[in-house]
Amino acid sequence: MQTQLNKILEEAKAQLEKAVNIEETEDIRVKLLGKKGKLTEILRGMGSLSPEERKVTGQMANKVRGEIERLLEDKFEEVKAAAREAKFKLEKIDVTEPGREVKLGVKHPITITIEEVSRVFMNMGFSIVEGPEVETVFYNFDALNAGPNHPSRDMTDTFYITESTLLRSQTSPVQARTLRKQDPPIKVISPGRCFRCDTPDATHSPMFHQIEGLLVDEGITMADLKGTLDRFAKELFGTGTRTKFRPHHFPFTEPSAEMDVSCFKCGGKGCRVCKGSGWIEILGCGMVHPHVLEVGGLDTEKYTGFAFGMGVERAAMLKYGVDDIRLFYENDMRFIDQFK
Ligand code: 2U9
Repeated sequence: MQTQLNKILEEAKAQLEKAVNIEETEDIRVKLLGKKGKLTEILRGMGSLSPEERKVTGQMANKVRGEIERLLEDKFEEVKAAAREAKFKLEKIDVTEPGREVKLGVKHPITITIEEVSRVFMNMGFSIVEGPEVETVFYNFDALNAGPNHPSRDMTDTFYITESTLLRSQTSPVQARTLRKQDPPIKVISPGRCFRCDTPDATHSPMFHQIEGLLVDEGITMADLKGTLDRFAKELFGTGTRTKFRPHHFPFTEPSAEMDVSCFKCGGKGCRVCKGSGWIEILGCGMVHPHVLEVGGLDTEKYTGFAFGMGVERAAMLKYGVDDIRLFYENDMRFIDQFK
């Protein structure tokens, strides 16, 4: 048994010599001094020895145990210090290291265009109103004088969700809601996302943006419409900009018109942007149809109003010379980064 004890001590020394970390050292401790450890087993087996033998072996076993405990303690100290050292090295802070570059985001060209147009109208006293993108058929069509057989109601043109709800195909329902909610004077613009069943190509997208405007008060005439929109064009494209109004048709306005601006690229001489005509179509407008005011709960003898609408993508494409609408939705930073 004494030889065994010496052997255990020698083995412990050799093993501890080789151990390089806390885990290995702990493993050796358990194998020697744990419940099922070698030394523990020897100490347990001493019961079968004669009293003399037990005394000598006991003393020796305690000495070996003490020796092993001391060796373990030293080793633990050594590997813990090494582990600490390694951790410090890993966590070392280099205060001279340059800061990491933080890349700032940029505004999307559609956002920039909406903000610029909104700013001009806000400076003229218009407020911004928003409404749901999931709309009722009533506000998207009925309230806007688009009769039951109007082509825009077709399933192939509009994203229906149920028979009576849809993804709005224009932002006009926001203003139809405003008419019911607010008393005149009403002076609002409604920028937002719209949806139509269009196959994407260079000029079409099933999701696009509009900004529409509505002004209703006593005594509003076509002269107010022309004056306001002419001022808008001069603010957005420059004071030298001229405007002209061509007759058009919309179900929600009567009379209706489209407004052209003199080409902001060539000043009206004719170029690639205005396709040689010197004019660029920029928005649709008109005097609000009495039916629309009536559904909005207004006295049509007392109140009149004008409205207008423009496609934001079209305006941004003209402004920035973008030739494919799909570029706006691809989130390619090489494209988006150009509009800072
Ligand atoms: C109410 C009453 C009238 C909004 C108007 C237009 C003319 C128009 C289109 C141009 C290109 C939008 O992006 S586009 O397809 N819009 O031409 N929008 S008048 O008239 C309204 C709106 C709400 C209650």
